[in-house]
Amino acid sequence: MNITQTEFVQSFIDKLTTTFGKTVDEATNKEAYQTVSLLLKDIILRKWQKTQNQQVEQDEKQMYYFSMEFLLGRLIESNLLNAGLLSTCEEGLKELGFNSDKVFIEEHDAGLGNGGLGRLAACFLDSLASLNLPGHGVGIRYKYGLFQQKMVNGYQVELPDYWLKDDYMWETKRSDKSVEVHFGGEVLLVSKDNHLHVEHKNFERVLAIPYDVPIVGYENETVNSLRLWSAESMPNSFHFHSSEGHDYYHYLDYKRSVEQISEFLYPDDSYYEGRLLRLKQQYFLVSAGLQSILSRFKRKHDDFFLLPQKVAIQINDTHPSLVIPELMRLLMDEEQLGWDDAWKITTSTVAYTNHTTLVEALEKWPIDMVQSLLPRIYMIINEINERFCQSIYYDHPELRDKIAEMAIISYGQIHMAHLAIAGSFSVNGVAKLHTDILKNREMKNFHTIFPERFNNKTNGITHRRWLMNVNRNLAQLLSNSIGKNWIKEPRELIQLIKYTDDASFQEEIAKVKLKNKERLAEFIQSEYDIKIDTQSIFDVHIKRLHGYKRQLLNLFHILHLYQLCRDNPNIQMTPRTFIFGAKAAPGYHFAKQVIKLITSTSDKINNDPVVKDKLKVIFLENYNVSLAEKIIPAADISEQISTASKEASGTGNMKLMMNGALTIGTLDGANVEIRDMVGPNNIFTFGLTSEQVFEYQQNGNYRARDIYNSDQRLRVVMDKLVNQFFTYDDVEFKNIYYSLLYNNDEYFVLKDFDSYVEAQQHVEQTYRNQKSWLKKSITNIAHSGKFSSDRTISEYANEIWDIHPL
Ligand code: 26V
Repeated sequence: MNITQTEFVQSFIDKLTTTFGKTVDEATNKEAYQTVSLLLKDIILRKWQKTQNQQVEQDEKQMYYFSMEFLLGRLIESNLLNAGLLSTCEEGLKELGFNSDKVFIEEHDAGLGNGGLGRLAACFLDSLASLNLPGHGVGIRYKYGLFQQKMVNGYQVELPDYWLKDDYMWETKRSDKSVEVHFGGEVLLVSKDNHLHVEHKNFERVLAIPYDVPIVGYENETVNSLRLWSAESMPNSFHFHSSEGHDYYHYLDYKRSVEQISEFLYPDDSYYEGRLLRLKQQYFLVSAGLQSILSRFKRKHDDFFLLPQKVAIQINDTHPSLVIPELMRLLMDEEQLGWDDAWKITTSTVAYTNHTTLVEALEKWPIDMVQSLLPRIYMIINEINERFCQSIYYDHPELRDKIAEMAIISYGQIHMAHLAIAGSFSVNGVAKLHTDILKNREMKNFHTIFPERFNNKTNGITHRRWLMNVNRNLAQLLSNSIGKNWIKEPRELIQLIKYTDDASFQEEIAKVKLKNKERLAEFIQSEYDIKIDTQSIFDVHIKRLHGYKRQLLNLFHILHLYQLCRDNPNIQMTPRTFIFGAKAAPGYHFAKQVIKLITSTSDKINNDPVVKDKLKVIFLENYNVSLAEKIIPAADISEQISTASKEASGTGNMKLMMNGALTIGTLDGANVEIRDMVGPNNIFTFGLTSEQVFEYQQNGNYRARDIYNSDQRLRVVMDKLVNQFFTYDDVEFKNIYYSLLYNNDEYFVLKDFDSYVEAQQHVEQTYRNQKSWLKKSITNIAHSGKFSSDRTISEYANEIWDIHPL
């Protein structure tokens, strides 16, 4: 978009007047933000309409990404960048007397996701639009996003995230595209002119209203859509009979229960709980999304066999896996197709991505719940199950004794992953190792039946947000050195390899990093009143708090260093600043205790004069996308230390690498591919391999206590949890201590401690040699192009969806 700064300033002044009736001097930062986004929206809406018209006219295949989570963060900067207006707008705001940083932070993060899975969906949307691909998001417009974390005396407290308080500037309500979703009631099979008809009666009616968010491609003409559905009651569908007012109260009950459906995002990450409201949310998303896709399809076609040529549906984990029976229902009950035809169409349209192998995260819904909430859907799932089990029995006699294990319905529960595999034409993992684990272990029997369905799509991140937007100085330096090609072709970053030994380039890289560290240090100083040393190693551990992510292992290393300093106050040690950001699921007690242990450690260490020049521990409150954007550019070390086999991919690892941080990590998830790219000398790996973890689990021969007994350093560190080092009573952290020694340390923290400490020593030695450090840092940036989500999305587009640039 070519508008000059002068034009921008003039339009800004006009818009401010016509919207707020204010002059520039009177306008607040919030009004300035709203004015900028209104201006930008005018521009985007024009392109949006054009893209939609073209997509309808050309009738090319469209992809719909169904996800219960889209963790967008703020859109103002990425929309400006993609629209080609970022610097014009920033300069313009300056000319008008505003500080653009202060203006942009007026946008509330759209926190409609928990972590990696939701942020991945957001990165994918950015790449789809930037590659001119016809791909759209389908999700829920939660009134409350992921809770806000408030720290009170070192404990996490959850507050509601009412992100819609000031109106969301980017959404457009499309009441004309509303559809109805039905819950409960009874299903009757009635015979009418020799056909069996399905009659659904006495159901509850819910209105689904879409709110569309434009997804702007980078410097191109494409604007795709993210359609977020909101649930509303239907006053007209409610019959008011009595004059005594009972009906009115019934109506209010109904209204309240309907509006709950899109009220809030479930805050559990990787932990399944069979909550009725969550099931309602899932069906609501799936049914509304599918109905609008089919009504669009029907405007051009009446042959449903064409559906797989015109539509691909990708489901983000099993959460939207009810698309399978729902599409069957729509094709059979509404469009009168027979089972076999409907099944052929469905299983050629739907594709499934798996994001975890943790047993506790696998969705299994109780039969009773599905049967009463979704009676027709249950009948269909039952039929799918019958046919699926029969086909194993007849076509795979070698698996007959595995049928109970593989069934979609067994022991009173519906196994959503089994349904998703049976009903999709593609099943993919999110990193090489993860896909291998699916094929050879977790879904081995399914892989035997459907080997052609399984494939890998290693995750990626959008380099536009995670490099160009968050680290402007680095992006500028890269362009100055190798030209701007890398922006459209991130693999071109490899050109940097020729500068790894270039002293002046190294110096420039060091300057950029220092500047970013200073910015983060200022933030920490102003928000927490803690002074940190920008010469220290910024060691960053940011992600959801979970046992398998092993924040505890990091803490044990910190406490070990602390002990070394206490034992020898003159010890030579490169100063370190340990930075944590993490939310725990509200009901996950162990995770909350680990957060308290981090904050207690922080209090102890930061206030101890003996170690104050060497160690600092910072826990940053309310970790979210916007905070990640502040931390990542300043990181020296990226902690990716999950128990091998447990982290499906990780994407924070990619963001940090792209910003020049070096990884300390296990051979887990995408860390393996990062090592393959940069080579073993440019990453600090340690710990058990996934094979070793599986072996211990199989043989049951791991003894955490033996390690505790034989490693004096560990004993000293762990005993601090129970010997009044932190508190006068010793109950606070007893649970953690017991989980390690009495419950035998499920995540192998003790087992990996020794090799982790060793790897951390290696980190420190390397950091002392700045030349060698910078060389590694540049090498990491140079190889990070592979982890752009543009690469990931091209693979999905070519190998799964068969969609093409407009
Ligand atoms: C699971 C559940 C269970 C039901 C209740 C709510 C809920 C919410 C989220 C999840 C998702 C668990 C899976 C997940 O987030 N996986 C992460 O996906 C990332 C993107 O592929 C990947 O990088 C991470 O390694 C993986 O843990």
